[in-house]
Amino acid sequence: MIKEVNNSVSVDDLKKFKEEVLHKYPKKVAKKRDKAILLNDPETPPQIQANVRTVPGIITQRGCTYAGCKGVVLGPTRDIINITHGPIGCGFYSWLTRRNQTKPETETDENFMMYCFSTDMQDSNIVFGGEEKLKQAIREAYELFHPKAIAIFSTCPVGLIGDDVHRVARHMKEEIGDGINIFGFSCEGYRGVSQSAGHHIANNGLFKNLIGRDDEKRGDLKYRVNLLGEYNIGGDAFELERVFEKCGINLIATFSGNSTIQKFENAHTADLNMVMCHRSINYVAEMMETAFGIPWIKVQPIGADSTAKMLRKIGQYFGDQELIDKIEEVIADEMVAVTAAREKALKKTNGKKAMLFVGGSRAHHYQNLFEELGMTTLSAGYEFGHRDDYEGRVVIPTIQIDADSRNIEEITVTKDETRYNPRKTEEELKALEAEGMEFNGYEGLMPQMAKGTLVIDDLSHYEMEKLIELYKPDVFCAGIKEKFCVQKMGVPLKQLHSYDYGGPYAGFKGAINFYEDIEMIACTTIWKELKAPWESETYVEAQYAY
Ligand code: CFM
Repeated sequence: MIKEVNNSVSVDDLKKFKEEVLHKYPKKVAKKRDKAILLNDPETPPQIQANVRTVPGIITQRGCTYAGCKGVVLGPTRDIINITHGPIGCGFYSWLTRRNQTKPETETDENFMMYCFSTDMQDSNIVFGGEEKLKQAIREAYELFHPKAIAIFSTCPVGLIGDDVHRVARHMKEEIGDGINIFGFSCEGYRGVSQSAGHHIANNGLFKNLIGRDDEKRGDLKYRVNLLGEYNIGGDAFELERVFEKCGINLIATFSGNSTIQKFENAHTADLNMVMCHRSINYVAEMMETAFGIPWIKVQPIGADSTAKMLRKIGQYFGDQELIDKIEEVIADEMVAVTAAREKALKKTNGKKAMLFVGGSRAHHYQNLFEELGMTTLSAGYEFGHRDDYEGRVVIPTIQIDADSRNIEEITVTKDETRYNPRKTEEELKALEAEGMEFNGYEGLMPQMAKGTLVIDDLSHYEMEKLIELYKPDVFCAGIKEKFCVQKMGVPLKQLHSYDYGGPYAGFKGAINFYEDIEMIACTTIWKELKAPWESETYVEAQYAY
C-alpha cells in the first residue's frame, strides 16, 4: 500500500520549497543541490545524489573520516587503547562525546573508554616527523595499562607529513611482545567526503586485525548470532542484550556496542550476522560471509514491531520450533507494556508531523517509531548516506566509483581455507527465501516514505531553516549542531544521535521510552510561546555579567 501525505502539506507545497530554496543559491550550487532534494516516489525511488563532497560555504552537519573510524566504529570497544596520532584537539572531539556506553562484567575488568589518548603533536613533530613520539606514546600506554591491544588512528597532519603508523605498529608489536596486538588506521580526516569513509577503513581493520583470532566456541546457547552496526548509544545494546537473552539467543558479538576485543576475535563462530546500521558496517557482514560462510540479514530493532520482526526472522532462520515458540512468548509478554504505552501516547501524537535528518541510517529507522505513534514523516534525509541507503541495496552496481571512493583501501577477502563452513546449504537458503526471508539486502529510506514527501541529502542549514519556516513540523530530529537554532524557531528538537541524555530507544523498552519522550516534547504548547527578545521588543539592551 502506498502511503500518501495525509495532512496540510501538499505535494505542490513541497515543490514550492525546492524552487524557493534553489532560487537563492548561485547557479552552480543550485544545480548541484537540485540533485540532492527530491520528491519521493516509494514505488520507483528517484535517483538521488549522495556521498559527494559538500559545497564549500554551505553549512553541513557532516563529520570527518577520523571521526567515523575512531569515534564511531572502534570507540565503543572498552579494552582497546585507542591512541589518536595528531594534535590534541582531534583527540578531544572523539572522546566519549557520542554517549556510547559500556558495562564491564566485573569491577576489575579493563575499561579504557573514559580515557583520551593522544600523541599531542607539536610544530616540531609536524616538521621533523612524529613517529618517535608515537612509539613513545605506545610504550607509555603499555607500561601504565598493559592492554591486550592498542590501535593507532591517523589525523590529517599524519597523512600530510607521511608518518607510517602501520610500520610503527609492527615495530612496537615486536618490541613489546607479550602477545600484544597493535594495529594502525590510515583514517586521516580528509580521506573521504564524510565519516562514512572512516567506517569502511575501520571495517577493513577489524577484519584484518581482530576477527577470527579465537576459535573457541563460547557460550552455552545453541542459537549463535552477531549484531553488526549497533553502538550502544544511550544503552540501546543493554536493552537488546536483555531481549536476546530472554529468548535464549546467544549474542556472540555486537559490533561494537558494549564490546570487547575477545568478542570481535570470536565473532566468526556465530551462525548468523544481523546488520542493524548497514551504512557503517555492511562491509564486515560481506567479508565474514565470504571468509567463513555466515549468511547475513538486515534487521531494524528500532520500534517495537520491527524488534518483534527481527526476533521472528531469527526464529525462521534457525527453524527450531522450540525457539520459535519461545520468541512468540517473549513478544507477547513484552508487547503488553508496549501497547499500553503506545495507546496512551497515541491519543496526543496521532496526526503530528516529524522531520528527521540524522547520520546514515537513523533518519530511516526512527520512522518506524513515528509510525507507531501515528505520526507522518514529512521530510527526511541523511548527512552522509550513500545512494543504497536511500534507494535500496539493489542500486549498488550502478553507483559510480569516484576519486573519493578510490581513496579507501579495498581489501580482497577469500574463503578461509580451514574455517569456511557454509551455515546453510544453497537449498536451505533458497527455501528460506521462498518463505519471504531476504538475505544480503536492504530497502532504503525512500520505499518506506510516503509519496510526495521530501528527501534531502546533506541538508544545509539554510535549507533546514526554510523547511521549518514553511512547514512547522511538530518535532525535528537531528543533532546538537542544529538543536538550539531549531528550538529558537519554536519547534522542539529531539537529538537522535545522543538521545538528549535519554534512551535507550532500541527494542521493546526503548520503544516505550521513545513514546513517552515524544509525547512530552511534541505535544506541548510551550514552544509556540517562545519568542526571541528581538521578536517582541524593538530595542534590546543587555549588560555583561562578570
Ligand atoms: Fe550508523 Fe550510528 Fe547512524 Fe553512523 Fe553517526 Fe551514531 Fe548516526 Mo551520530 S553508526 S550511520 S556515523 S547509526 S554517530 S550510532 S547517531 S551520525 S545515524
